[in-house]
Amino acid sequence: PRPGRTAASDADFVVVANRLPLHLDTTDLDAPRWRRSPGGLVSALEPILRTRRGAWAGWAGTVTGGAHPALPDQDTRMHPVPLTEDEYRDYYEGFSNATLWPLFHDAVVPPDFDQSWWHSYLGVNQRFAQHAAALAGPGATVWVQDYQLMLVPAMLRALRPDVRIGFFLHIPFPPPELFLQLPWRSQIVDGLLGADLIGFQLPGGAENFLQLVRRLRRGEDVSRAPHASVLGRVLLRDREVRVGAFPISVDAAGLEDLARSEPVRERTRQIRRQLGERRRIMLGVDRLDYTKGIDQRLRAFEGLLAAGRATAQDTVLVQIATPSRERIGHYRRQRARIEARVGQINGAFGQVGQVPVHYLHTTVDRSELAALYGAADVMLVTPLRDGMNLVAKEFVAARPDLGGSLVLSEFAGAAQELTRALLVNPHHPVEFQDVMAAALGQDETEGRRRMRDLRHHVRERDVHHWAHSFLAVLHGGSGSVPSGPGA
Ligand code: ADQ
Repeated sequence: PRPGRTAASDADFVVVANRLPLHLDTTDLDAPRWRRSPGGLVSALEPILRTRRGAWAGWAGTVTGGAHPALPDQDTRMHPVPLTEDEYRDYYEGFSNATLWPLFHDAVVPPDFDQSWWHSYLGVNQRFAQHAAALAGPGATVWVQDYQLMLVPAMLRALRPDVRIGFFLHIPFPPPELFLQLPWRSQIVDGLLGADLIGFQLPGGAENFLQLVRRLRRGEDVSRAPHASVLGRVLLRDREVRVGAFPISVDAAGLEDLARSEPVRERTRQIRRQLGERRRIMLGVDRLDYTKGIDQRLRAFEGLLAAGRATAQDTVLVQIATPSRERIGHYRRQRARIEARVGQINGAFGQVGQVPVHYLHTTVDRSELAALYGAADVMLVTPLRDGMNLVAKEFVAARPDLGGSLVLSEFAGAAQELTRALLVNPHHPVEFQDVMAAALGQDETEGRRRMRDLRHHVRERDVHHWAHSFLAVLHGGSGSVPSGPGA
């Protein structure tokens, strides 16, 4: 066997993602251990990886040089792609998260364009493509994930013209006038066009991409062929690239089971007791990212308190914020703004033993998350821009009791499906306060009716449906896949 080739290098199905679904558990500092990270993507892909001789290539989360235990050997499906400290800074924090991320999210903060970051992005994408090429067996299917790896499809095709390549973008694809700011715009488009199928969350993203191809690659035949999930085709000299929309979702059945379990229900009751039985609980759960609109949310709540439409005695906002990308300036400043705002609100409207905002800068485990979802009267999902937003769908999946109402930003991809939520424009301070107040005062029967409709949608269109419909189109289908779990 060639160096670096392992038992799985004849894999039939290869997932390529920036991260492996593993993290290093250092609870016992003397004996750190690898553990599976929970998440929708893993739960959707795990059964496919198992049944199809699968492999997953991704970064393990530690830069090379740092000693860490070997991956669990029974996990022959996991293939770490190494990154150096400089690459982590330039490819990941730099090009991926300080150039592409803000640019693709409406430039809510200005993207930075840096030639050395681009070079790092090129090099790391080439490495991922090489790993994928080494893992894939003849005629295998390779599914490349997200904005960190947009050059991989073409690089992989050059190495392995025999494999079938899918690409899925988890974040929004911006309108051409924004995308065209990118100095390396043509290379990125060419990279993506290496795939056989390019999937976006929403039809709008797919349309933006098709328009862009028309502008950047004149002479190519771009046809609109709206048929189920496939919205268009790009005819290249020797092959065709299909472009479609595949809204991602959550493991709805798994979350519902968790929500129904006795320990989670007991924890929900405990949270309600601790926060005050008679208070209405509003909840926010986000990565601490400037796209998530946490600051606007806090300001809207502050407005309600200032106007006397809510008081610390009758209402509490719990905001859980996962630490995220903390070495990037915009993230540090965002955190400082949010924490100052929480301090101001509690200082102005709280009293001893009763503050209006509980802010936790931490990650919570899945059971605690389910218990919090269960305790919330109002779930606030109010990003300024979001590819989909899984929190909104998780909340719905975790409410088999039909309780709670969902306030959802129009600018979250999820709003195109969850139309029975209370939709809000988070940029509009007055409307934001009105919708919050309406959610707090929502009639119970009306709330249950809305939740029933929302749940119907999330259960039918779960993450398994997402993975299966993408793969069905990649393998030549039309994109009309029967909905429902396990479809
Ligand atoms: P994200 O921007 O990370 O994902 P989101 O879809 O909301 O956003 O997913 C976040 C996940 O992290 C959820 O599963 C949530 O439960 C979890 N999470 C958030 N805060 C947490 C906390 N404090 N503790 C524990 N868990 C927490 C990107 C895109 C989204 C798209 C997804 C999937 O930005 O638009 O929906 O990918 O495609």
